[in-house]
Amino acid sequence: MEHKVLSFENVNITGGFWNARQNILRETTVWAVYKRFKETGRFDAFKCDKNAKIKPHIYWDSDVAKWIEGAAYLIKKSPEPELEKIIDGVVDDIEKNQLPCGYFNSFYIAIEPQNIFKNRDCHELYCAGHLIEAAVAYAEATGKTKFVDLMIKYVDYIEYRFKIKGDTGFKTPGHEEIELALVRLYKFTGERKFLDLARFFVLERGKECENALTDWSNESYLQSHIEAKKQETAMGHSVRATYFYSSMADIALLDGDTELKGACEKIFDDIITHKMYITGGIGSTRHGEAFTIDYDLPTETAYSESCAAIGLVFFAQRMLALTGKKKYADLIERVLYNGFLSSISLDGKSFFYVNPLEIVKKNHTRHVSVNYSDNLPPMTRFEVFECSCCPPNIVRFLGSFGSLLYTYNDDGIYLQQFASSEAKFNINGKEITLVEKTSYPENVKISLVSSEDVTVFVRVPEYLGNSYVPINLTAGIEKTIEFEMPTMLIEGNPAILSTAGKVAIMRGPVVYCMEGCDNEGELFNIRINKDTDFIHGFDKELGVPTITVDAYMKKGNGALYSPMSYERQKTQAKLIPYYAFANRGENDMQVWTLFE
Ligand code: FUB
Ligand code: ZN
Repeated sequence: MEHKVLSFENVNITGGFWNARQNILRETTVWAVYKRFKETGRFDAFKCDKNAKIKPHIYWDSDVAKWIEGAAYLIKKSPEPELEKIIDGVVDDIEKNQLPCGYFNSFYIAIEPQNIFKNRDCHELYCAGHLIEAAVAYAEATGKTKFVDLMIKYVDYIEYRFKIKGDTGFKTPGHEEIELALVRLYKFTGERKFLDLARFFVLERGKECENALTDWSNESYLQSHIEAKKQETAMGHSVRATYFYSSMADIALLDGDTELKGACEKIFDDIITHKMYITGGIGSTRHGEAFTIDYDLPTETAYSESCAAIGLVFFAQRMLALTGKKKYADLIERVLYNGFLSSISLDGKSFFYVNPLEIVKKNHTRHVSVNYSDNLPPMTRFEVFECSCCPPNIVRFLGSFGSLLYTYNDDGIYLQQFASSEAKFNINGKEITLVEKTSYPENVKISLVSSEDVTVFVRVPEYLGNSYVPINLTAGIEKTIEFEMPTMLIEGNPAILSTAGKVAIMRGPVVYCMEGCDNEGELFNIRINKDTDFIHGFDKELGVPTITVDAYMKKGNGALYSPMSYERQKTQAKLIPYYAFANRGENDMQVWTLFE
């Protein structure tokens, strides 16, 4: 049965794990990203000055657009006049520089006006999509419609060129995103032409081999190897892919298209059974930032882009709405507490673009030549990147986090993700306020009280079972549901080479890891004792829980090779949540550890 998603607009996160992170977002992160984008010229690029000292990049519009979208979500929850002033300035620049036909792209207007809509791989529709989403979010937050009116003019031009005249150098976007944005614009305006254009881009993709391909991108990289309805496996660039699969799910839901729904279900199952890290991260290679083959999940060279984690949650959220199946909410939880959360530092000021599952510091000195560093991912987070898609994506994702907590339908309310919150529903014309208190993921204890009699179906976390527990609430009477939160040794499928002979540790939804600075820098000699107990502690410096386990340390005898010996010393190993790694400088780190 379909579920309705309760928008973050109707959810106030009132305390605990995610409220702390949203506070850091509002007080620190949104400003840290603005500062770096201002310094690097991304905001000034909207002045479209072809003589500007700093030349814009083809995707800078999308970086600023995602930042605006995230800032709009913050404004929606409580006034931020300084943010609004910045956004109004950008909108004024767009109004000033938009072409008479409605086209807007800061790079092409200033640098290559002769190449408008000629090259499929140059992100024009990707940037347009993010600007559209920003415009809708800003209108919903402030009631100001100038930005969205400017974008509607741009969309009308896109429709005219791509769908009516068909005279562009390519037929469908190289990097999917505009499809999601058009569905959002349709929902905001009620105008079917935007849904029709979204459907056009989704269903035309893959019908023919499009010509704007370069040597680094091919049809499967761009998910245009076959028509959407015939796709069954996750392929290619993982962010493009998850945005495309999300748009497929959007159209499947809005059109009741069972073929598209079936394709989405197959693709999702392919991801979670063959191509996903224990952290919920996806993307196994930096070459193409892409999926590869089943069970190819290298740890040190994992790509696991932050944007891809976000895209996977977008896909799962839509599948949850489309099907009501719990596995989609389980996946969202896995990504939230691990593959997504590792992307931002604990202080909210710096970011990972690539989220490795192993760091071997000495390998970063393994230079074959001065500039060749094996292309290993950075060991620490950055404030901004040359290609800075992830930081603003993290801003907008955290800003609208409340939309992940609840779904509902005529049967009642579904508690999908846990956070102390107050949520307002309108079910069958009845206004219901639900107050949730929890200190999840410290434990699995959830207290609920509702203003009206209602059934709340509480998702039993994946590590505890596979159902929803119905709680029949009587107005005003608090009920509490509690489960024992397990700490577990986890093994990978034997087909995953990188986890062979190793275990990971999870406590509830949280994947843990070891860092060298906690373990005498000898991570790779550690073998976890398979019968270990788990000692739970707290690291005051990091402000995170810890787990200490019994282990063995295997010191070599100095020889490169020698007859095997069981000689090793008893020791203990300390682990921290994976989301907290790399907050203490460059460190060896591993999620997967040998065991005996
Ligand atoms: O191309 C736009 C964004 O930049 C992609 O989604 C990311 O993977 C990065 O390549
Ligand atoms: Zn990114």
